[in-house]
Amino acid sequence: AFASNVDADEMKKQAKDDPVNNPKLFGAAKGKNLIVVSLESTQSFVIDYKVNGQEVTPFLNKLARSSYYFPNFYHQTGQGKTSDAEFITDNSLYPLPRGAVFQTHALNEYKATPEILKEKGYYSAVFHGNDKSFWNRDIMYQTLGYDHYFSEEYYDRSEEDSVNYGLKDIPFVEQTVPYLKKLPKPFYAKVITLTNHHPYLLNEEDQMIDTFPSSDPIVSRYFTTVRYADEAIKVLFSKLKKARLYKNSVIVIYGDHYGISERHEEGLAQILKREDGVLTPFDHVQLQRVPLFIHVPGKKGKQIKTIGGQIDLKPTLLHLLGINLKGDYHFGTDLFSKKREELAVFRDGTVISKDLVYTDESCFTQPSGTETDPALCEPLAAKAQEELDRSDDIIYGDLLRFLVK
Ligand code: GP9
Ligand code: MN
Repeated sequence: AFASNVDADEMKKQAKDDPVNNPKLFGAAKGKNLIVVSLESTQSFVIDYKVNGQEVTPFLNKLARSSYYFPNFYHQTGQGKTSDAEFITDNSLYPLPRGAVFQTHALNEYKATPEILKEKGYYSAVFHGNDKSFWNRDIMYQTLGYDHYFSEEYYDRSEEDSVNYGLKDIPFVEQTVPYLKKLPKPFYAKVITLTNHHPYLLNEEDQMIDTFPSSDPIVSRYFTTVRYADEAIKVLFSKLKKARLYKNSVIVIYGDHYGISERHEEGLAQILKREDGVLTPFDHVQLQRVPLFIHVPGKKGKQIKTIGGQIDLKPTLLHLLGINLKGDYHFGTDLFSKKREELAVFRDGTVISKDLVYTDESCFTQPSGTETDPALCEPLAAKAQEELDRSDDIIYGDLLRFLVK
């Protein structure tokens, strides 16, 4: 019903001009490699958090001060979890309301980051220590234009090097860097971590901090696997330096989605040190923040408080590499731009602006979290729904095939 020419024409009309309004950073990393790390189940509250006086993310805490760090960045995933995060960040489209777009629409036409970069001479690859068909990745990566997928079969996986879903993050990054070194340059590499995955299992010798004092074992263990993943990122950076890739690469790290779901209400209240144990819908929205770091060679970086989401990564990163997206169809905006509209839309219709948060049919003011007249949020909620519907139309109708031809 959607794939009519009328819709396609309408869509072409709407294709954004994509004004480049961060002239300072546009092209700041032209020709550099791009390494994007998808950090499993990592929420922003772990940054600068301590358990029994021990830092949970000592390496990332330092990185937050030596790169661009975005404290108000939100995940926007639906049921497709990690794969949704991948889809959103590479396409700047929303995931679907049901199911995983990686599985249901893997044969659509897209204009994803790897394909755009290929036109500029980039090689692209994905690295992940799990079975290649998980989330239908082997098929979807071809559709998105990746040149190669280094799945678990490319890694040495002894029994003691695996936990939970697959290869542990430290041996995984140790074995990834030699492959990166051999890739044609410049490259775009996506590196997907795994150890910090529900139910947060870890061998004792890998446990670097105490468990969190909570009666909820998931919440309790979560901090130990986050600590382990932080160590893996530290190892990754040091190996990249040794391999002489560090200075020639933009390194991006984003949390893919929450690790502790809202069903763990009591544990979440303990984490946030709320003695009454009560969390509001506003709190649950705040909890959907995931960390985003962007390290640009030669730039000191700083904290950027703009409100944004995974949908904004594609334009942000392509602008850094000096690629103008005029005529490209995407929903996000460059996070470095001062003129962007600060906004994050979740798959369930929740929307966050600078002044308001709309969720669960309630309206809250920012940053206080005070509930206010729902009518105040109506225009924002309608705008969010319209974006989601337009994105859904594109995917269900495979409408990008009219743009790319
Ligand atoms: C699986 C890994 C985790 O390969 O990416 O997936 P998730 O369960 O988080 O979607
Ligand atoms: Mn995940």
